[in-house]
Amino acid sequence: MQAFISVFLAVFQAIAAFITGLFGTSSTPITPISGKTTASQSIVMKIGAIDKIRQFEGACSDGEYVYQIMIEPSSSTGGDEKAVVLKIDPKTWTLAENGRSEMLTELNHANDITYDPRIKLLMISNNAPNYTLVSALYPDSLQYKAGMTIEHPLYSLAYVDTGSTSYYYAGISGTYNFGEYNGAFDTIKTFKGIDNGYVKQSIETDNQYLYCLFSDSNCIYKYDFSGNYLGRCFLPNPESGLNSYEAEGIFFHGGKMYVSYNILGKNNGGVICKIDKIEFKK
Ligand SMILES: [Ca+2]
Repeated sequence: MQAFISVFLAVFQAIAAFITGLFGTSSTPITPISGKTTASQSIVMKIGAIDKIRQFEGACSDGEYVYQIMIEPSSSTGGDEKAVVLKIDPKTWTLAENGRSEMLTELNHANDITYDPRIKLLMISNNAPNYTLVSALYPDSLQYKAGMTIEHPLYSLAYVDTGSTSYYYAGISGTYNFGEYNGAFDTIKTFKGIDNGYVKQSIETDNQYLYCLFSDSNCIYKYDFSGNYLGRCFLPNPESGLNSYEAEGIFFHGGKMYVSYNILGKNNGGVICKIDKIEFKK
């Protein structure tokens, strides 16, 4: 019996390896540096579920306020996802006055958000199912303005001001690659990112480097604007004793990096953390 099970397992593994090879997902995930994370962080705000709106997505800052997306996932709605954008005063880490948008089906999964100071709008990558759609929202009223269809399917979006003609960097869906775009979302160039096997979430820039956030495992990969990989850092859990946080949003505010996490589980909600220390290692 033992021998039979061993043979069965070997055959099964061989078939699994063959199938994995066929579909090109055979990249070996990089093992997290267990117990040797090089970041430390502290929770600045915890937000509970708002009825069925319970899942954290991307976040950004306009320099004064912080914007956090939460969605009612399709598992709750049984159909279209709905998003709300929360406007948060980071001086007190409380919701700003009228700091919650209405339920917006126009934003779909609303995976990532950035603020464009040229046009004074929040820009959101819709993600599933309208991957090529970028939506604009007024930061004051949190009302939907318009959507625009662009060349690439995106899952993440960051505004950048390097003094050149490029204004956005984005993660291209279905790949680990990135695109650079001008203000009208015409493609300037694309570059190849590392396929680390993790779940792609968000992108942010401090106008010097690109920071790409992943979950499962929660980590950040750093690149320069030429696409050179500069190192990675795994993130510790925001609270000890729990292992159920999903990194979702990354942004800079007041010169500090922040990461927001979805709390996995039935009631969800999430936390926003200030990164106190971070070190990127290759
Ligand atoms: Ca997400």
